[in-house]
This record gives sequence, structure tokens and C-alpha cells, in this order.
Amino acid sequence: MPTLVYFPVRGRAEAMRTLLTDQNITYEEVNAGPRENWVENWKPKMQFGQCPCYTDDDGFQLVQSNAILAYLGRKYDLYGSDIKQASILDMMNSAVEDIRGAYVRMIYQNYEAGKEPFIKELPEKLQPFENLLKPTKGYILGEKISWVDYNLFDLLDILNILSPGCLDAFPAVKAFYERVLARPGVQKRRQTDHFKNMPVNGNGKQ
Ligand code: 0HH
Repeated sequence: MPTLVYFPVRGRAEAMRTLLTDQNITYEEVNAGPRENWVENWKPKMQFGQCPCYTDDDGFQLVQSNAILAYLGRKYDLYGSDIKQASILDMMNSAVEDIRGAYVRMIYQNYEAGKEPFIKELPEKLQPFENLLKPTKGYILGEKISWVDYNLFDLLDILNILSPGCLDAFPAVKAFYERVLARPGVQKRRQTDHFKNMPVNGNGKQ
């Protein structure tokens, strides 16, 4: 069975947990903590000294959250139908990562002073997603969900926790968020105690 090694937080693993559950892929979650356990037993085994780490059932081990998501996309036919669709997904995921990276830096390094300016700049960052999602009327590529939809959904979810109502000014983004949220497999993940009891980030800020 595939395993996912990470800390018990949503962090950089929640998008892949959601994808795996929604796509009916059975996997085992392994807690990399507490800190001493991580440093002694896990960190040295990780290619870049960090997790999440996904090990497939044939022993293939990957780290780097975006590479893991893309691998799952390739493996489970969630990567579009041609190179142009795949490249649109790459573009959208890079844009998701731009916001997530800024969010992570703010949360872990500058929460008190950085939260309000971050929230102020959000509309400018969300507008391109509104423009791009408006014509698709579904998921990023239209009717069929892709690996990037799970990552974008998770990003919108944590932004909405940071700034409740921040999606309201963007009807296409909000409809996208609600469409993914309503998927039975996504609900299945969110009804678990594992999800419900899990902090968003490792330092308790959200
Ligand atoms: N570019 C990488 C990716 O996208 C970044 C991964 C990363 O930052 O996958 N991993 C962090 C954990 S994410 C890591 O491995 C933040 C969650 C914090 C939860 C902390 C719980 C504390 C329990 C010990 N960090 C560990 C390290 O760098 O040694």
C-alpha cells in the first residue's frame, strides 16, 4: 500500500490526502513526528531532508509536495488529455504555489505584522483565478477534475480560514471551491477525525 509520511497538520499534505481519498486510492498515513523521531528516523531518509514523502506500493519514493501531486496526476489520469492541457495545469499549479509560498512565509515568519497586508493583497492575487475559471464553468480544464484542482481547492480552503469571506467577491472561484467541496470523496476526507482534529499549520497559526 502507498504511504504518506508527514506531520499531523494539513500543511503541504492536505491536497494529496484529498486527491487520494477522492480518487479512492488506499494509502497509509505515517506520522513523522514528534520532532526527535523526525530528526533521527525520517529526515535523513528524505532526498531533501523534508516531507511530505510519498512511497508508492512498488517502493518508489518521492518528496516535494508539487512533484508528488504531479506524479499522482500522471499515474491516475488527472493531467489533461494533451500537452497543452498538461501545460495549463502546470501554469495553474505554479500560480497556486506562488500564493502558498507567500502564505507559508507569512504564517511561519511574519504572522503578526504580515497577516493584514497579506489579506489586503489577496483580491489582486485571486482575480486571475476568477478570470481563468469563469469560462470553464467546472474544474480548471472543464468537466474532468485534475491534480491541480485539489491543490487549488486546498489553497482556497486555507485562505478562507485566514480571511473568512475572502472568496465572496469572486463568484467563479467560489463556485469552483463549492463544487470541489461537494464531491462525495472530498466530503469523505473532511468527515474523518483525522481531518477534523488536524491543525492547519505546525505553529498553531491559521
Ligand atoms: N518544498 C517542500 C515541499 O513542497 C517544502 C516541504 C516542507 O517545508 O514539499 N516541509 C516541512 C514540513 S511542512 C519539513 O519537512 C510544515 C509543517 C510543519 C509541521 C511541524 C510539526 C512539528 C513536529 C516536528 N520540515 C522539517 C524540516 O525541515 O526538518
